[in-house]
Amino acid sequence: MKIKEYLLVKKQLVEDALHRFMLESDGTFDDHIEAMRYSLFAGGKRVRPILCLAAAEAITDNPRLLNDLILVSCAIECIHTYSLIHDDLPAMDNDELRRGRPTNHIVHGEAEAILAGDGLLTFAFELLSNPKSDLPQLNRLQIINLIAQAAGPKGMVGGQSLDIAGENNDISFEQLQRIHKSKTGALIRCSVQAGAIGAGATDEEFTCLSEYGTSIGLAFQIVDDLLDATSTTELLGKTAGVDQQLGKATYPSFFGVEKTRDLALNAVDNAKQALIPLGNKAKQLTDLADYIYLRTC
Ligand code: GRG
Repeated sequence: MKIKEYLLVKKQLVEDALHRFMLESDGTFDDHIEAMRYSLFAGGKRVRPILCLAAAEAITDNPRLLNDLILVSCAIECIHTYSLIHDDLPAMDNDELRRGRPTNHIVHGEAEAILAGDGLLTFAFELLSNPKSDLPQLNRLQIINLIAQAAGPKGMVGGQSLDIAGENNDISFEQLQRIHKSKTGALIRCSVQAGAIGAGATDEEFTCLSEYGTSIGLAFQIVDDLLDATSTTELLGKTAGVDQQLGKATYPSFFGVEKTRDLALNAVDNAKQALIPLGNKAKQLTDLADYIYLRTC
C-alpha cells in the first residue's frame, strides 16, 4: 500500500477506535467530557498512533495482537492531545489556535482546559490497563512503564519544563537537543517501542525499532522547527512563528533554514538505516520517515 493511502486507512482506524473508546456525555461530567472531546476530535494527524501500529506490523501479522495495540495507540494519542492542550495555556505558550480551531482554554475556559488535559492523561492509563486486553500481562506492564517514563518527569513533562526555562535565554545546542529529545522525541520513540513490545519483538528487533524511534523523533521536531519558521498559520492550523516570538532556540536559529533541512534529512536517513535488519516488513515505517520529512503541517 502506498504511504498516502496507508496514512488515510490507519488514521481512520484510529479515529474510529477513539470514538469507540472515548467517554460520551451522559448527563454527568458533561462539561469535562465535552472539553476532552473538543481537542481529541479536532483532527490531528495521528502520527504517534500510526507509528505504534506500523512498528507492530513490522514485527507480526497476528490480528489479535494488532487489534489490541489499537487501544495502546489511542492511549498515546490521548496523552499527546493533553500535552497540546496544556502547551497552549496562558501560563505556557498562550496560544489561541490549534488543529485549525480556537484552543481549548479559549472555548472552555482555563480551568476546564487544565482539567481536560488531566482527564485525557489519566484516561490514557485507564485504557492501557483495560483488563479486557489480550496482550500478555508482562508486555502490557512494560508498555505502561515505557509510556509513563516517556510522558513523565524525564520525558515530555521534564522537556516542557526545560523548554520554558530556556525561553528568552541563551541556551547551548546541547541543551536544545535535550529539550527536543525529551519534550517531543520521547513520546514518539515510545510509540514505536510500544508497538514493538506489543507485537512480541525480539531484543534485536526492539533495538532496531528504538533507534528508528529516536531518529524519527528528532526528525519530527527539526521539521516542526522548520515549519514554525517558514510556513503559515493557515497551513499549519496553529500559529506560525511562535518560537521566534517566545524567544525559543530552535534548529533554524542555530543553523539557518538550509542547513536545518539537511539535518532533518540526515535524521530521516538514520531512521531508515536502523530499519535495514528488519527487511521488507518495515516498508511502511521507511515511508513514514520520508513522510515526516516532507510533511507540510
Ligand atoms: C504541556 C506536558 C506538556 C508538554 C507539552 C507536545 C508539547 C509538550 C508541546 C507542543 C509544542 C510543540 C509545537 C512541539 C513540537 C512537536 C509537536 C508535539 C508538534 C505537534 O504534534 P503534531 O504535529 O500535532 O503531531 P497534531 O495536531 O497533528 O497531533
